[in-house]
Amino acid sequence: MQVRNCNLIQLPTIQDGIDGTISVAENPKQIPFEIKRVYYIYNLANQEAKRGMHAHKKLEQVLFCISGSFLLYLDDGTKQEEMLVYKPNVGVYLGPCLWHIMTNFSSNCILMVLASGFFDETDYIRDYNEFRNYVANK
Ligand code: T46
Repeated sequence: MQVRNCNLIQLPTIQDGIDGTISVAENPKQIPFEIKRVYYIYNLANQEAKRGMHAHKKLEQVLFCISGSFLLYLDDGTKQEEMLVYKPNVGVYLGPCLWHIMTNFSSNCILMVLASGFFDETDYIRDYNEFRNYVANK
C-alpha cells in the first residue's frame, strides 16, 4: 500500500468443500483493535452510489467486501491510491486520518466494517480542505 495508516489483512479461511467457506477475524490476531462496532452497507445497486468522502480523526476500521466488489479511493493528505476490493477474506485496514471514497459498487455488493469505536459524528472530518489542514498540522 502506498498511503500511510493502511494495509491489507488476510483472514484465515477454511474451505469446507461443497459446504462453502469460513473466514474468521479475531482480535488481536487479525484485527489490531478491540471491535466496538460492526456495521454493514448493502442495497448498492444504484450506479451513482458514492460513500465515504470523509476522514476520521481517531477511528480505526477494517473494511470487508463480503459480496461483490467496489472501488476504494484513499488519500493520506500526501499520497493517493485506488484499489478494487473484492475478496471476502481480505480486509482493508484504515487507520486514522485517511480520506476515503467508495464507488463502483457491484449490484450484489455488501460492505462489512469492523470499527474500533462507537459512532461519533465529532470524529468525522467531512470537508476536504479541513482534512488537508488537519493532517498538515498533526
Ligand atoms: C466507511 C464507510 C464504509 C450511524 O448512525 N451509525 C453508524 O455506525 C454509521 C456508520 C453511520 N450512521 C449514520 C450517520 C449518517 O447519518 O448513517 C449516515 C451515513 O453515515 P456515514 O457518512 O458514516 O456513511 P458512509 O457509508 O459514507 O461511511 C461509513 C464510514 O463512516 C466510513 O468510514 O468507511 O462507511
